[in-house]
Amino acid sequence: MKEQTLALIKPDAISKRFQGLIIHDILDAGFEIKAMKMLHLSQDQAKAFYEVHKGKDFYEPLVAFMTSGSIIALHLEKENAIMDYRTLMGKTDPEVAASGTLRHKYAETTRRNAVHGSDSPENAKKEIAFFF
Ligand code: IDP
Ligand code: MG
Repeated sequence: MKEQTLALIKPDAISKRFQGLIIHDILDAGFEIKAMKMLHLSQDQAKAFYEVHKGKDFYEPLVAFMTSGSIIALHLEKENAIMDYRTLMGKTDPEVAASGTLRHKYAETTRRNAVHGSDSPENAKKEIAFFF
C-alpha cells in the first residue's frame, strides 16, 4: 500500500546548494513528490514542529538552527515511504550514517544534519498537515 511521509531539507544543506542533489536522490529512490515548497520557518513554527523534543538539551539550538535559513518541505509517497525514507536519510549523526545515505553524503554534524523525515504514520500525517 502506498504510504505518505514528510521530508525536510534543512538550512545547512540549502546553504551548501545540496538541495538539487538531495531531490535527485529522493526521486532516484522511487519516491513521488506530491507537494513541495520552500519557506523560512518562524521561531513559533520551528518550536511547534519540534515540540516533541521540548525540554531536551538540543531543543533550543535546534530551533535556532532550523530558523537560520530557508528549508524545503516535501510531501512524499511510495510503498513503505516512512521506513524507506528513514533508511535513505540515514542515522541522526552523519558520522554513523551508512554510506550512500543522505546524511552521510550531505550532512555536517548531528544538529546540522541536512534532512528530516517523519518517524511514524501518526507523525507523518501531522507533519504533512503542518506544511500543506
Ligand atoms: P531524527 O531527525 O534522526 O529523527 P531526532 O532524535 O528526532 O532525530 O532529533 C531531531 C533533530 O534534532 C535531529 O535531526 C537533529 O537535527 C537534532 N538533534 C538530535 N539529537 C541531537 C543531539 O544530540 N545534538 C544536537 N542536535 C541533535
Ligand atoms: Mg525525529
